[in-house]
Amino acid sequence: MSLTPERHTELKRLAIQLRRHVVESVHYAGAGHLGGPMSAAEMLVALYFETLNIDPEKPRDENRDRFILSKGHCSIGLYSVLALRGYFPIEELKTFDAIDSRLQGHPDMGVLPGLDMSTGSLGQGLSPGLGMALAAQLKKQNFHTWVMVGDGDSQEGQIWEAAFVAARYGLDNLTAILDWNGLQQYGWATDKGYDANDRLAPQDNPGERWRAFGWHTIDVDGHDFDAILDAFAEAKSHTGQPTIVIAKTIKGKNISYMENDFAWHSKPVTDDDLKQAQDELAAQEATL
Ligand SMILES: Cc1ncc(C[n+]2csc(CCOP(=O)(O)OP(=O)(O)O)c2C)c(N)n1
Ligand SMILES: [Mg+2]
Repeated sequence: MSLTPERHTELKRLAIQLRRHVVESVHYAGAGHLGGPMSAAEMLVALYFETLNIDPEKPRDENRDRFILSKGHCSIGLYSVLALRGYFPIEELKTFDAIDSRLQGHPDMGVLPGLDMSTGSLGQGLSPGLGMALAAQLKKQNFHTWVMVGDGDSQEGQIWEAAFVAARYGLDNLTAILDWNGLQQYGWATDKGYDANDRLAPQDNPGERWRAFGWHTIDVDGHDFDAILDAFAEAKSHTGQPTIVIAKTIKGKNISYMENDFAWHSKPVTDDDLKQAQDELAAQEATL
């Protein structure tokens, strides 16, 4: 996939804007998840601005591509990219997590057009994705279904039930994306100073496991737009099997004090935190 230099810069700018909306919305709400949306930022931009066949004016179009955020706690990342793509006004991000908002802490498809599934209880996103892809196969529809899973999310057995069935039906219209940031809510034993009784991260080689379940796998740097877009194109064109893009990422990416620190999985953002994040993002934008 060759992006023009201008388009490449534009996508990078969108990822910076997404990160800014995440940190500002969580600051405003006084609660929310940060590390996971930051690790997924480039992939969300690559999906919503380059890959998905969607029209914000027709969020329920039967032939649209579907996207499910199985790691639903990262909702503010998804809301930010939906707002940037024009599904609803950017201003609405200020209502994030408020009691009567359409932007609930975890995505609620019943109130927000543009969401293809309600998620938040980990492990449940791949199963509806499998159902959508299977329905498309049976009805001979052409849309593609994408599901983003987390590495913590993938500790749930239901992910593997869905993985098995998707391969059984040869669902090449289904792509999973693993946001492999190496951390979940409380980290794992290999993280800074955290002693989890020597429990090791369960996914030291996720590709091996997905291949054993019958999936095509693609390894990628989850912050590199060219690599991500190449991987997404390969995932769409691969036939006979579902594909998983295994994206190595950094939790909290591009906010220095959040990077690789599980404490920033979910945490209120103070005024000082906000200022530092905004300054860092502005400096990144100035180098584009
Ligand atoms: C069934 C279930 N158990 C526990 C939680 C609480 N929880 C929310 S996020 C999270 C960790 C998720 O880690 P991961 O999937 O790696 O997400 P990321 O690192 O991308 O934020 C946990 C345990 C939950 N939402 N659902
Ligand atoms: Mg994780």
